[in-house]
Amino acid sequence: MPPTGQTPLTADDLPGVPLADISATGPGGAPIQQVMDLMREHGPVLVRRLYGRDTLFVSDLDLVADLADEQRFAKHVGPGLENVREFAADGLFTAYNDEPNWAKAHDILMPAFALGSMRTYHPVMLQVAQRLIASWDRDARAGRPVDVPDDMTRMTLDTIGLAGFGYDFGSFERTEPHPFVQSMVRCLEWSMTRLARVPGQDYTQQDAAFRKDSAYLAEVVDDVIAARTGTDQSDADDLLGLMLTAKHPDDGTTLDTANIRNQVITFLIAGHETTSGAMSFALYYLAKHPTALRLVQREVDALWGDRADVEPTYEEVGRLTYTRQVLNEALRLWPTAAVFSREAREDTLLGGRIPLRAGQGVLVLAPMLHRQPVWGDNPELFDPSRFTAEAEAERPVHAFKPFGTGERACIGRQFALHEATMLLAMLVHRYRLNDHADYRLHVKETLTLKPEGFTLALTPRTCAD
Ligand code: MNH
Repeated sequence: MPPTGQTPLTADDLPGVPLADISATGPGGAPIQQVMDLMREHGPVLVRRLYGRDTLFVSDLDLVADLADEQRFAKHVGPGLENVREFAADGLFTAYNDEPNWAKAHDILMPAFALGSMRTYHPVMLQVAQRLIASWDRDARAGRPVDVPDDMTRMTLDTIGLAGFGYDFGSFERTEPHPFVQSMVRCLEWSMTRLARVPGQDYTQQDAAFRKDSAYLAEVVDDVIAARTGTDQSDADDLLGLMLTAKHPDDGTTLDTANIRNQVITFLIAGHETTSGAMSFALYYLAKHPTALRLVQREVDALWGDRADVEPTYEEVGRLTYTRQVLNEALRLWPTAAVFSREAREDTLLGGRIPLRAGQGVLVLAPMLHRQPVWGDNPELFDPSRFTAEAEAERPVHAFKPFGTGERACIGRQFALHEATMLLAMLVHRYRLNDHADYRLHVKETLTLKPEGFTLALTPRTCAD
């Protein structure tokens, strides 16, 4: 349950912490980039005030390291996630720490996300990567630029649908994004803009539209589940199979139907939006950084030479270390799930100086954590060599947090990294990435981040290029 009797955090109790009141302008369409700018002005700890509601944001490395202490802090389901709870309820991402279904689903689903399980998903990931390539080949032949974030979203949605639930969204046969994606994006947008409502204004229309969208999400998910139950595949060992059949080791019960629906919605959303953004940013940086692109090309050419239709093996994906560094560096600059929230388990002093009451939320702003002095003098520079094994070993562990922290950290991390590394490598091997429109980065926020309007013109490539 949400903490009761909790004192809302207020800047008045935090002397010495800069206060930025944004009520005059509101957060606009890019609340995360707005806080990034505020931190550039006021430093890595600040309170943002909006219509009298205060939110503490931190990106200071020592404070984030403190917040990562699981003995003293835990995940906080704050106002943003409360909004997402309106359509994902007690799914893993939005469950309260002490909600029994969190631990239950976590225990049941963990094995499906261990590194070794990626071997199971690999063939499906490859199959969907080939769909994307077939589509990009058609675009390349027609001389049509590709919309990178749109196509990455097609690819990640089809992957999680097929790998997780044996359900085919067929996104590459559609000119518009699948209606599920459109509704989902609107639900996420509703969750975000609901945080910035002006007191006294009427939002009945927005809420009605939201309810329609969330009902549609539930409908699609019920189809996904119905397509499986009652068939002889109900014990397949993908996510849905586990959800339908796996018994909890402690009490032998399975997940209940309502919770399974919430988990499927959660995985369809969490399992594709962020990964798609991460791959889009990685391609953006490669298109802008010929030296890094050259190094990825060298890595993939060493594996596959001039072979035409490459089908990476599971093991090969593990050998794409530089490609993986590129992804990490893209996730450093634009961690696509940009904030996560923590709360003190008991009244405490954060970093020995900022008083927090039990249950009060603190938002960690990962994009600014990833630009702290620990990253050197030029943190805005895209430089994948920051992620060599040696460089990583020297850096404090909490300096890089694109997947959150602790027991509520991202369960799908290996899934995302396997999928994204393989695809990036295949694309760089196959195409020359031509930044035909001289794209200027525009980061769109819908709770997650994406380089909006980023298009590339593609031509076939050989090793010699
Ligand atoms: Mn993911 C939690 C980022 C890919 C499923 N994910 C989180 C959190 C972050 C995050 C940050 C922690 C949020 C919090 O503390 O409130 N996730 C990402 C990023 C990518 C990503 C940046 C891709 C890149 N996530 C995926 C994929 C899946 C997935 C792929 C599923 C296949 N993530 C989850 C789930 C949770 C989560 C489920 C909630 C875990 C829990 O609380 O038990």
